[in-house]
Amino acid sequence: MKKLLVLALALSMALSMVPVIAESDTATEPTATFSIWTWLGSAEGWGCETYDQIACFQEAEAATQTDIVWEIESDTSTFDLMMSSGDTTDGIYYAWNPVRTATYSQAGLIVDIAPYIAENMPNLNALIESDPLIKKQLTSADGGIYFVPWVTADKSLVYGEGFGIRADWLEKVGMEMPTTTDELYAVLKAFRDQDVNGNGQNDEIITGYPSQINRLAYAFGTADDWHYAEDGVTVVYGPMTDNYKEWLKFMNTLYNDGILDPDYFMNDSDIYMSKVQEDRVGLYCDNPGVFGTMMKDGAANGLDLEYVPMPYIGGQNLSSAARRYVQPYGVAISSSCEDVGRFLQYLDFFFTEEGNTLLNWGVEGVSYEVVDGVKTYTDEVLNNEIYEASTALSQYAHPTFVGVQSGEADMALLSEEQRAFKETWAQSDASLAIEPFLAFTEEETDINTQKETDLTTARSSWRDKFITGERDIETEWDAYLEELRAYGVEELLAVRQAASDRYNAK
Ligand SMILES: [Ca+2]
Ligand SMILES: [Ca+2]
Repeated sequence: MKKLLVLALALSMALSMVPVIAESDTATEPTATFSIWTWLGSAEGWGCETYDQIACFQEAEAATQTDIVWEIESDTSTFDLMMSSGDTTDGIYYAWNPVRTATYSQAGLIVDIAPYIAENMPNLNALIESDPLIKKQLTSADGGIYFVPWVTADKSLVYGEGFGIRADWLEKVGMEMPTTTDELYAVLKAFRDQDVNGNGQNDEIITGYPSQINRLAYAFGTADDWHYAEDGVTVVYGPMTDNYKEWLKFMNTLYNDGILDPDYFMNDSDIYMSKVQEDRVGLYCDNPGVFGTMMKDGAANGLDLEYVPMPYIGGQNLSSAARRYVQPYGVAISSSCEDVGRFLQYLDFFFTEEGNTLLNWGVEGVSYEVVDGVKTYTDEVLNNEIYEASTALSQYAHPTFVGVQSGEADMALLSEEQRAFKETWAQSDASLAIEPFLAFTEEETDINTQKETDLTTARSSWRDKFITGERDIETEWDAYLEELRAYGVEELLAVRQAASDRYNAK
């Protein structure tokens, strides 16, 4: 750990030159020092070099009498290097999915914190005890808990993507917001047939990344991947279902009608965005920030692109990310940490009300104020002269560290238009999406490694050919299913069913 000591000294010297935002005269000297490995994220946007420059972490150090030495990496590729060297920081902020926690706990590199929580993390403990879902998603298959999590308790935080449709075009063709797939087809066809952009050509389309546009399958009660049957328990492979066949027919019709852009297969945002700015795209799928940019760029081009959120047709969101309550991100404690209990006491601060406010809102009177009992960000954040709001906020707050992210705070960063997207999409139900925290045994992992990529490749190839008509959905359906079986879909299904049953039994 010598390297870290040197780093600590260098940092503390550097920091003496950094203006500290809030420091009480009576603050006692830090009594415990721990190191945390992480990366900058949005704080990079204002030139941040260490989290010691971020107000919420300064306050947390003072409140807990702890000094954190941040080891900031410019990218995450050094994670494997650090783990294989064995010279690890005390805490490691990373993407801790079940496969990774199993690998590193079995290798003896990260600590099971479950035995420490009741005594050292009363606030996290209360959260776990109050909600069976957090316990299920946080506890590993072996009963251990391997990281202090970032928790997203509000649906609006995990329903980040969805469809937006041109409201001005709906109005021009005199149609309502579509609520069925037939209505959606009629609307998209009307956009094109009626030359709604008025350029004399029938060139109105839908386009976008296949991974996003293919969410249209949700409207047919299926997904381009694993999900649950209507019982919420039986795992199905969407691409094998009759519902998927119906969705493929829908997509094939859109393709034949010229409504589905052939460049949709290109996976190239520049192509999609240029068509948006040619005033040709009636329906798109992305996050509110992207819709905001599309409309802003449109305005700069003299176009009024009025995208509004389209509710999920059928009301289902089958994206597994939408089921996350515990995010697979947080701080794992390395086995080289000399005082696990004390380090966890520091991390528990972020689960207190004070810590939660600091993480999500930053410093009162600086980044937020309370008006009539309601917190609002100040102009320093919302109307910063240099930075956009999330970058400006990252000087003071860091809602995606550990602790509970506030949906209210997240919404407060968005414009009214952007908020409407999230609120509309959050009306859908994700209970048939596949559980995001499935943990596989070693044997199951081997099967996944051997078969999953090939199956996905075969599925995608058939899917695209069905959509373009190169393959016939009716006459070649059985041959397609046969090929999925040859690629091991039944074995992969059995693995997911077993892992899902174990999860449900927790
Ligand atoms: Ca520090
Ligand atoms: Ca046109």
